[in-house]
Order: sequence, then structure tokens, then C-alpha cells
Amino acid sequence: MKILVLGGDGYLGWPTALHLSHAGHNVAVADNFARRQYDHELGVESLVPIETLRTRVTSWREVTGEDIKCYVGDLTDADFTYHIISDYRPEAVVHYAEQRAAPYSMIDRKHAVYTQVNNVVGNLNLLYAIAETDRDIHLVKLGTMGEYGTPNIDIEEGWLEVEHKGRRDRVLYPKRPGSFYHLTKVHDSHNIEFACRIWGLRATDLNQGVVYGQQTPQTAMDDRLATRFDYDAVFGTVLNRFCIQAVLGHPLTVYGTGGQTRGIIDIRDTVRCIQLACENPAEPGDFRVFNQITEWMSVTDIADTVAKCCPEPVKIEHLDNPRVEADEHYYKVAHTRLIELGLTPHLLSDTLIESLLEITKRYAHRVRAEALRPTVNWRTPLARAD
Ligand code: NAD
Ligand code: USQ
Repeated sequence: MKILVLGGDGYLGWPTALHLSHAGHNVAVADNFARRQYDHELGVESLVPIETLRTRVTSWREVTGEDIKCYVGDLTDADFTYHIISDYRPEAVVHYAEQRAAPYSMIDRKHAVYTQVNNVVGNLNLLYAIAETDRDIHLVKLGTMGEYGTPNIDIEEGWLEVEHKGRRDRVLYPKRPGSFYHLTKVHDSHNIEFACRIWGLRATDLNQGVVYGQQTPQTAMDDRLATRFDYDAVFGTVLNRFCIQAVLGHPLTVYGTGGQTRGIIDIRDTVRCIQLACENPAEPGDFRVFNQITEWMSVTDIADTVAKCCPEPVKIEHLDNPRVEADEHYYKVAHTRLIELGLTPHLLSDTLIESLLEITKRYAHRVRAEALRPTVNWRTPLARAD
């Protein structure tokens, strides 16, 4: 099928494009390279060097003979968004193209406003472009487990059956997100559900947990196909950061007690989930939600697992939590729908961590150690600089 991957130059978008292309789909990618700009702004780089999008696509053609079409532009530019939908005419659109770091959205007012405008307006332009071009296009949208927060009841897949004063209804699961970034995903979900209801669009919202890992079978075919690997305290995610800290001999930075528990998923399962969602589309009018995780772990358990796999001694440091989040709480998540569609999870294993430690050793000289320490504090936004 024809699949358009928005955010196709990013950590997950690029391996997803390769995975779908390898599986026999016709793939196009779109990106505005905002992610590369955030690196310039923050003075950091992906630990693993990444090629330009042009070189990536040319390399993929050289290695496999397959073509991936590229569109360069910004989803908040409605003309661009309408153009890519009407020019490529996809059967499915995978939407990854958002600012995705919670700490980045919490730096100050400017970054919060940027994140909300970029994510919410880009998604809204996309909904209109699909509705006005072809309502049959299936939207596969990346949401996040953080939309739910950490409620004291089981987390269901998007919807909740409630009984109130003797009457029953099915409602969107209540949301209690923990950053202005996570809030954008809540706003997106509501906008998408509304578009399905009024225009009959078909959509799958994938509430994904924290992703770990750096390689898929396709990115490993050639160094020029590598995806990014972030270690800094703004964009680096917890397990990836802990592996990098372990190799550098830096203490693992556990925020607070480390009792906070998160759903996690291997990058190889992420790309497979997207394939399953695309190949098994939602019905017209259906707003379908899948919880895209394979297991959950506390931050302390993640730190202990990484420390156990590292041959050198590893120190764990408990920092005052720069975020406002419960660090001891109930957590139980339903996540059966992707498994029912055929996902066979890769659970976190020693082998995976050992391979991440190997990748890190190869590029350890590229790390800027000061970028490992958290600088963004939820309670005290930076004073206005503009
Ligand atoms: P990423 O930042 O590496 O990739 C996002 C890509 O989208 C970047 O290449 C960026 O340049 C592009 N982009 C951003 N705004 C754009 C715009 N307005 N127009 C065009 N392109 C734009 O992020 P990622 O880690 O690959 O995450 C992809 C998606 O998955 C995000 O929506 C994120 O919220 C979601 N997600 C990620 C994780 C994770 O752990 N990485 C977990 C859950 C959900
Ligand atoms: N944490 C630490 N130490 C660190 C880094 C993080 O203890 O050095 C803790 C945080 O306090 C948090 C947890 O680890 O409790 C996860 O933090 P993270 O930075 O790995 O992930 P998060 O900010 O939640 O965001 C990431 C992605 C985001 C995605 C989200 C999925 O950047 O795009 O939406 O994971 S979820 O967490 O399920 O919402």
C-alpha cells in the first residue's frame, strides 16, 4: 500500500519508513528538519552520527533498490500539508511529526507555545487535508502513554465504560498528562476523535510508551542508514540515557525515588506496530486507540537492569526530581490490541542492553558530558528572555 510517513527524518520515522519499504509498501516521507534545529539550539548532537535525508534515501536505494519519495516542509503550513496529501495520495498516513520532548516544552513560555502550536496546528491541518482530499485515508497517529498520567485505576485502551448514577456510557479515558508536550497529544486525540465523529475519518491513535534501542534490521544494513540516538537531558529518553551514562562512568541520573513507572517498548516493536496498524485499518468513523507498550518498569528497575549488564561498576545517583510527577504510584495498563493483530514483543533483555552499550562505546568520544545533567525544571520556568 502507499504510506506517507510524516516526521520521516526522526528517531522513529526513519526506521519506520525503512521497515515499511522493506515489507513491500510504497513509502514517502515528509519532514521540516525541526529536530536537527533543536540540536543546534541546545548545542548537542545525536550520539550516533546521522546522514542527511537525501543521503539516507540514496543509500537505501543503493542497498535495496527501493525508492522512498521525500517531501520537505512544515505541517503548520497548510498549503504544504494539503500538497503532500493530494500529490502522494496515500492510503495511510503515519503521523510522527511533532515536537516530542517533555523537557523542551517546559523550558519557558516560548518553548511551550511553540510545542503546542507546532503539534496541535500541524495535526489539525492534516485532519482538514485528509477530510477535503480523501476521507478513506487511514490516519495512524502517534500519541503517548503520558496522556493518561498515573491514575489510581487500571489504564484501558483509550476508552472507558462508566456507570454513573445508574446510567452507563463509553467515554474517552480521563487524561492527566505531565507536561505541556504531553498535553498536545491529549488535544490531538480530542481533535482526531471529533474529526472521526463529524467527517467519518478513520484513525488509529497509538499511545506509545518510552522507546528504547537504536537499531532495526534495516538501519543496521549500512552505517549511512543509522537513526539518531539522543543522550542529552532534554531529548534523551530514560533507558537510552542510562546505557550511555553507564558506558561513560557517569552515575545513572534517577529522578526522585525512581518509583515512577512507565510503559516501554523496543524500537523494533515500534516499527512493527506501525505496520500492523496500517495493514489493519480502522473502520470509517472509528477512532481506535491502542496502547503501544510491551511491558512496564519503574525507573529504579531500569537503572538496576542497566547496571547489572554493564561489566564496569555503575553508580546510581538520586537527583531531586526536576519534574512534577508521582514517584510512587499504582500502574496497570491494558495492551492487548496490537498483540491480537500479530505483534510478538521483544521484551527488554540483557542482549539488547549489551548491544546498546557496544554502540555507545563506539561513539562515546562524541558525548558532551554537561548535557547529561537535567537543566529544565517544571516548577521554575526560565524568565522571559525575548
Ligand atoms: P523525533 O523528534 O526524532 O522525530 C519527529 C520528526 O518530526 C523530526 O524529524 C522533526 O523534524 C519532524 N517534525 C516536527 N515538527 C514538524 C512539523 N511541524 N512539520 C514537519 N516535520 C516536523 O521524535 P521521535 O522520537 O521519532 O518521535 C516520533 C513521534 O512518536 C512523536 O510524535 C512522539 O511524540 C511520539 N513518541 C515518541 C516516543 C519516544 O520515546 N521517542 C514515545 C512515545 C511517542
Ligand atoms: N527519568 C529519570 N532520569 C533521567 C531521565 C528520565 O529518572 O535521566 C524519568 C523521568 O522523570 C520520567 C521517566 O524517566 O519519569 C521517563 O522520562 P523520559 O525522558 O524517558 O520520557 P518522557 O519525558 O516521558 O518522554 C518520552 C518521549 C516522548 C513520549 C514519552 C512516552 O520523549 O516523546 O511521548 O516518552 S510516555 O512516557 O509514555 O508518555
